[in-house]
Amino acid sequence: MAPGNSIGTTSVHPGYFQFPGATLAIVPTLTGDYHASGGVDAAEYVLWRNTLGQTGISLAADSNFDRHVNDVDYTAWRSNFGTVTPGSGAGAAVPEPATLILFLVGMAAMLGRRHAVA
Ligand SMILES: [Ca+2]
Repeated sequence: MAPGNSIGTTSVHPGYFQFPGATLAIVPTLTGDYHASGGVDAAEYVLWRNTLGQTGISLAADSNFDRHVNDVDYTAWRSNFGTVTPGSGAGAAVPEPATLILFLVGMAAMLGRRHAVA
């Protein structure tokens, strides 16, 4: 029996397993991505800060699963700050305000030219 097929599954693609009637995707997580948004940003810091000192299970900002939100979790966030999971769509390019202003000035110039000709 091939590894990974012990319960009747078939690996159809790395990270994906086909069960009868269902496909399971194993999505890699990024340490410090406490919102599972695909990137580590300031929002994760806010969550860490707001839950600092909490203990228990399933704490979103508990990166090392020791059931305690503490400085270790801050260090995990800090060391991955700005990192994006490839293919997640997080961190997509957003036009800068200067680009938008140039676009609007260009459009206004084009519209003014059309009025001058007509
Ligand atoms: Ca922790």
